[in-house]
Amino acid sequence: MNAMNRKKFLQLSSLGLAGLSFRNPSPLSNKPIVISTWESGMQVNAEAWKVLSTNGKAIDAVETGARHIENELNCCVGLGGYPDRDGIVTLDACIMDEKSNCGAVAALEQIKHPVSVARKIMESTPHVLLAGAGAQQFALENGFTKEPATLSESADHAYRDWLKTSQYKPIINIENKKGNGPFAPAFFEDGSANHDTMGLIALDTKGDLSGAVTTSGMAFKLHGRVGDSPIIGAGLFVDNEAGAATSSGVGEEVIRICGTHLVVEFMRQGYSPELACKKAVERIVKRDPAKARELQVGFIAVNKKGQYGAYAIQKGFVYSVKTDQVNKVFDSKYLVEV
Ligand code: SD4
Repeated sequence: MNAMNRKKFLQLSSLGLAGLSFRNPSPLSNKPIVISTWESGMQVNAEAWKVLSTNGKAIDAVETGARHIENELNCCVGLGGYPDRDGIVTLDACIMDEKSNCGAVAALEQIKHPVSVARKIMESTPHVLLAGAGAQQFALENGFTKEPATLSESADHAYRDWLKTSQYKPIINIENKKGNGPFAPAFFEDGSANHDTMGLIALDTKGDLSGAVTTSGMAFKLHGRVGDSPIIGAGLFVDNEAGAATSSGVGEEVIRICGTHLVVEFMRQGYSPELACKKAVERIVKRDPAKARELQVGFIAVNKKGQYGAYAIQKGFVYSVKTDQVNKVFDSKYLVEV
């Protein structure tokens, strides 16, 4: 290498662009690991970790984590979540394992653990996705009980507030803000746990990947609207050879690009989890840069080695990581400075 080429190589190296350095930068293995969307992922990770740290399976870990947050009645995942514009809470969830087995429910009403209904669909039917009344019927026939159709206190309050204007305008990162909006607010200072979509992905000690998502979806949505969360390849995708990814934010934008499938395919090509997420975000922004300034989407990803990363359209997306060494919330990098 002559001096000029060498200089150029070093410059590119420092940008992470030289040679094959877009591939996973470190050979380090990180097993087991669980990562989740938002700050509320900390408590979800803690539950999932109980399974992972005792050599349990990733699929059990992600279901356990998702069920934990669905139990929180004062939060916006599960039945405590914000309703649609007709005042009805409708839940979306999915789950996927290391063998590409998957199950999902959409627009499910009055059932406390949509993620477990999704798992039941995965394990005991030839189908992937059940929706609406049929999903509820399936749940009731399989031992789930019908819960009252009442709103949680915080959801009732937010809904009444929303009815004053009935304006539908997604608010960026409302998960991390106090206030009302079509996305449920996240943790409040008083400790109440209000937040939105929970997506989590895990790699177990055996080296198998799995993921789960659970949400009440966008608040004040049209009745019957289904977001990205229960759509395999949009809100969640797992490929045991390449990696796993999940998303949060405006589901329509994620569905349009088959977001998490795209992230996983980028990891298969050798991109690190962070760069894979970034490239998917770029796809959304490129389609309509002006619109992208008005919305938020964040992806998180883990590859087969347990390397992890995230990327969002704009500032404010955070994610939670738990390994033997790490137990913290990270700020996601982002593409658009608003
Ligand atoms: C949806 N992706 O229903 C969900 C909403 C969400 O943080 O993730 N909010 O479109």
